[in-house]
Amino acid sequence: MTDVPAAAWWRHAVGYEVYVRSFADSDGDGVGDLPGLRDRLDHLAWLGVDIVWITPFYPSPMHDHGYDVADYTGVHPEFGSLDDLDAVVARAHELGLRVVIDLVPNHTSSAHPWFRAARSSPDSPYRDYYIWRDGRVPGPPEQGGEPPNNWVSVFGGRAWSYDRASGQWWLHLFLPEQPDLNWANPGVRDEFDRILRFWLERGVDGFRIDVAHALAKHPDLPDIPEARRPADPHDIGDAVSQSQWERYEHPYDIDQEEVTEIYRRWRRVVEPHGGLLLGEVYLQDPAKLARYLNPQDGLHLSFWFKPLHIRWSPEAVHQVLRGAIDEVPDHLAWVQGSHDRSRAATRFGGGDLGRARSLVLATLFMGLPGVPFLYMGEELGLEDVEVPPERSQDPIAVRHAAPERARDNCRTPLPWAPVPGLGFTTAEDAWLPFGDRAPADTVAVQREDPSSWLHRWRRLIEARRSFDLTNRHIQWILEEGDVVAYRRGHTIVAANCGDAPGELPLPEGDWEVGFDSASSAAGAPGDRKPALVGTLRLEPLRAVILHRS
Ligand code: TEU
Repeated sequence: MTDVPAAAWWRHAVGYEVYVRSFADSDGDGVGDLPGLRDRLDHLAWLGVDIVWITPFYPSPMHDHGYDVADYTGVHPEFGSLDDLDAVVARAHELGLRVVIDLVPNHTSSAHPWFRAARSSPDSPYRDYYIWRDGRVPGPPEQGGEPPNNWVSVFGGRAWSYDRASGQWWLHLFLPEQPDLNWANPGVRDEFDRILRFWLERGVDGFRIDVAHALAKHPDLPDIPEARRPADPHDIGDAVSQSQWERYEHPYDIDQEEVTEIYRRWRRVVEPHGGLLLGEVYLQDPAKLARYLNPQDGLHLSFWFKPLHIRWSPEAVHQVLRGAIDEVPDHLAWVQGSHDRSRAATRFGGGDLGRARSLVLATLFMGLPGVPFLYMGEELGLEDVEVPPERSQDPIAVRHAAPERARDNCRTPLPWAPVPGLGFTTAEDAWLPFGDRAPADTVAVQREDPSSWLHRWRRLIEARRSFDLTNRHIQWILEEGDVVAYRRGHTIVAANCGDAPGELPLPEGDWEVGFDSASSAAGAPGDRKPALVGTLRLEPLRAVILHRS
């Protein structure tokens, strides 16, 4: 794979995911919105990130909190207006931030005019925008009718719903209210070219592409086989990995050869605008990811999700980084959290243990080729909020009675200040409960304290600027043990991922500490740091970035 053009603006960036419903509420309705985001962008600039990815803000019946889009070129009134979106982009650009918006091309909402037309008649020109088939056994399910094949929804249950009027079934890899688009139809392709241009012309800097691996399906829609995967010793083994979806192999419903044609086409659309294509390619095998990331005509970047699925151990950390970087250097967006998974600090053990592990992993991400992303609140060391079942909002929990898979716990309002409403809203309550956030969890309190998690993360992000990121070669220093360490040019990144003191043999030369996760204060600018030679002792869960002095 050839190099990324040096001019690519995102190459040295750090990204930040804003789950818009829970970031900042400007109008007191308990739901985050675009003006709320605009007013807090200066905080993100202070933190030092470069890219702000905003989750869907489009008109939507909100069956899946905006991932069911009813109009791809509008803004849901709950979040504001198109003018408010323009204002977000304008303010972001003033601050030197780039805006990446969430595009949901695998499915629309069932309330989208295309689907309404498609459902209204098999003769509608929009019928073929979606995937309709006769049942294997004709008739409605309650009379013994059977869907066209055995595919299952990611959220649970079958991937087909029956349409009484036509006697056919429509395909949905998610909710019935999220019918899958038929990307084999040229009309669908044209529509999305227009949608991409609409936003690029408004000034957005790129797209995070929802379920980017699923757009193309096998034309014959064959049954999928049950899984025969060997157990992964590092897998966390939670409710997600035991879901119905994971009990199958997916050779026909996702990750089809044809999907890359779509991105080849999109590259031509975004290129004149310098737009970024960042795929949510949810495949756990890095070799499969590589196919989407051809530097000439593929996605520019894809998230690498494996770190969200590991049970913490030094070996798992080492493997999850190294396995991916060997296959797809330069094109990974490194994440440890998202609005779909339990928060990193919680998954990694909770409390200060979980927080320290999360910062350790972020430090290891920071020097690797590609783009590290934070999920909002990671920088505060936030843990999940336990959302009681009666307050659940996630359709996975509400409809499929799978509270253990609910994604609500990581989606609660961001704690800005130790006041009622957390500085998130002036309302008494929010769409999800605030949880029992401590004053020390809040932005306001952490910003005042140089030893806080927030300041450590900020210093870490700043440290990335001192890397020579043009040198792409990663040399792993230690192959096993608790200390995970690599060298990139004149920089070393090392972290003790275990729970006993460890040692890092330093290559020849004088090294100085550029970032130390354990240091509770910023050095004054211009401070001379002592040179290190020989061996560096690393206490458990301490991560450092060293520069050759
Ligand atoms: O999530 C995608 C998603 O759920 C799958 O990629 C899944 O995790 C994977 O196939 C498991 O193996 C995105 C959004 O992030 C999520 O919030 C939406 O609910 C979903 O798409 C549907 O749009």
